[in-house]
Amino acid sequence: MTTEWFSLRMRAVRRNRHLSGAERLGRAHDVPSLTAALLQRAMTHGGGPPDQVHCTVERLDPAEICHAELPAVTAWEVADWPTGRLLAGRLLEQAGVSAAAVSRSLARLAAGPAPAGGPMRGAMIVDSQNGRRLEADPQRGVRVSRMDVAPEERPAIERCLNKAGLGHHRVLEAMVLAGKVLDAPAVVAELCWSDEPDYLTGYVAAPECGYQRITPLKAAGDPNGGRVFFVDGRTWCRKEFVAFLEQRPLLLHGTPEIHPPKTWKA
Ligand code: WAQ
Ligand code: MG
Repeated sequence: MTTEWFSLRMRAVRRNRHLSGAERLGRAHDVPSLTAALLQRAMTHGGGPPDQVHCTVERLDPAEICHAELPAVTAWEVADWPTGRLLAGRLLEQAGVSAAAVSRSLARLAAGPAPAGGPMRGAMIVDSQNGRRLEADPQRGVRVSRMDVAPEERPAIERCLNKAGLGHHRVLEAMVLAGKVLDAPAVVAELCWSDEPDYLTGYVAAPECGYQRITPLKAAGDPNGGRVFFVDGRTWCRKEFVAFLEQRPLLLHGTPEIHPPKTWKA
């Protein structure tokens, strides 16, 4: 059997704005079907139809592939999105992000983090102490790619998430992305909520506490969202950080630990 590995990336654009994107890793014989699934997603996006869809397939050096565990999952239910953001702030502070960096970052995501407002293609990078933005291009941000679950483990992982009521494709995709981010050098925590107006769950992830989903983290109909990668500015190096997130292939393993859901009141 061939063991050639490929990275697949899709991004769709409408009216010069980022519409949707996705990234997968697969073996040679799976590339056509994986590509078809990515194109299907681009063509049926709720905000579409797209003006352009870019699909990139690149062969990987198998010696470069790294491995990590999927993060453990905790799901928090809160009464409303302001409470959700309060909880997100608490979790971020527990992970080592300063109160000032938390409030500046929540405000940026809420306003739409791109320079002209609206969503970015990638994530903001923020100094966990002073809250300053560190990404070289604030329109694009840093785009994490070249990561996926190990294909032979995918059926068991999907069964496990389905059983816990977490079968929506966004959940596993976000866990995979967070799993790679938590493995990056100098990372302190991640904050995310979708730019999809009707997807209200977001999360905080950190090395110590894993993937903490919060429902809701935004109001229904709100088109703003994005991601923030908080880093330790004393040890952070842009070149190393961006190369890891954008270039280094990473496979995630293990059926994730899923803790019982929790409720939280301010
Ligand atoms: N790398 C960096 N940033 C990204 C990437 C990526 N590969 N993909 C998306 N983003 C950024 C970008 O700014 C988007 O606007 C933003 O994140 C949101 O992306 O129920 O669906 O794909 O547990 O809308 C989280 C909760 C869902 C899942 C997140 O994000 C759950 C989601 P979306
Ligand atoms: Mg999206």
